[in-house]
Amino acid sequence: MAEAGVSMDSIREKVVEAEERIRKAAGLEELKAIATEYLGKNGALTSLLRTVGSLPPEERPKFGQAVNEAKRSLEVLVAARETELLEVERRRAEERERVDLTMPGRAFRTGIAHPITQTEDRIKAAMIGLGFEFFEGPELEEMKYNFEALNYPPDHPAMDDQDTFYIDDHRLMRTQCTAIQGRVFEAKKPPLRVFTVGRCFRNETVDRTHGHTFHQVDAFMVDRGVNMAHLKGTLKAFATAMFGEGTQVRFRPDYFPFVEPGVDYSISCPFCSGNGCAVCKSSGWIELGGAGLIHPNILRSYGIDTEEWTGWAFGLGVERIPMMQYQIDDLRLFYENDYRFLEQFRA
Ligand code: FA5
Repeated sequence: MAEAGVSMDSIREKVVEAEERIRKAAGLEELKAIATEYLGKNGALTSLLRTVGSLPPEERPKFGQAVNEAKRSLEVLVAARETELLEVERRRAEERERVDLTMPGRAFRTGIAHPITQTEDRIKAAMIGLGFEFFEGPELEEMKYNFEALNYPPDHPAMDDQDTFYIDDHRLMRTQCTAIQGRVFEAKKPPLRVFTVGRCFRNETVDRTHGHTFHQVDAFMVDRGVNMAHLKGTLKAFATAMFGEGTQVRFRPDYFPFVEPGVDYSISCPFCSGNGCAVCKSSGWIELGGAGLIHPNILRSYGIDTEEWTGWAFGLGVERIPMMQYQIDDLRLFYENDYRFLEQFRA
């Protein structure tokens, strides 16, 4: 009896101890460890069953039953604590992953198009709006398209090493976007209205207004009865799209091998409407580029009948546009990649 009494006490002791620990278990891992410690194969309660042989035979069933009941009650307690802990865990996860829909969004630092790209985009919109088709040529160009096809006499100074980056005897970095003309004449028949925008390269001394790499826009049109008035009208419409309503265009005679007559053209200063200011150096006009009627030699060399077809062409430096627009006095600023400068062109 005494043996059994002690043993019964030891069951109660273990149960009280286990209950306390189960209730205090702070996490599922700990709970699992406690359960194994008491209820596992070598657990404290299971081990008690092994002492049953030392009891008088009549005590044995009662003792075994008591151990089994104790085990069952602890199992129930473990299961209940497990449910509690899972709930705690779930709430914690919910808190961690909670989405606060009232929180302000995080602003992404987005990039912006380079000011020259922005200008090119405006040029494209303006020219396409005027009914011109965009055409692109290579920057590494064949000499014939850059010079010969454009009616350059063999000894023209622009072909000197001084001005041109030659790649080999036949190829160079294009010095002007007018090089597109020959490629277009080979691919298409008139009537034509074509423009291009792209990079050009000249072996020049770099200064405030000259880069070794810069951009040009070139446009040309070939149709029946085309004359200087069409050229001026198109330039006026283009200048208006780029610089605003009321922009005037002025021609002055100039020479380019590929146009006859050739002109340089200026627009009325958009800052003083032609009255004279610091930007236009009090002249009221700002020179933009060259233009003229396409030389008949060029049209003829591509089999275009000059009795039926005539054409005009114009070209200008792209950098000049934002330089004027924002009164930037040094073209090199566009290519120094200084974020403080570029950031100002965020629309
Ligand atoms: C030409 O390049 C002619 N192809 C333009 C043309 C086209 C005339 C069609 C007639 C018919 P010019 O060398 O002047 O012309 O250059 C035109 C413009 O490109 C200049 O007004 C200037 O704005 C720009 N430009 C020329 N060289 C540079 C340079 N090194 N750096 C920056 N811009 C330049």
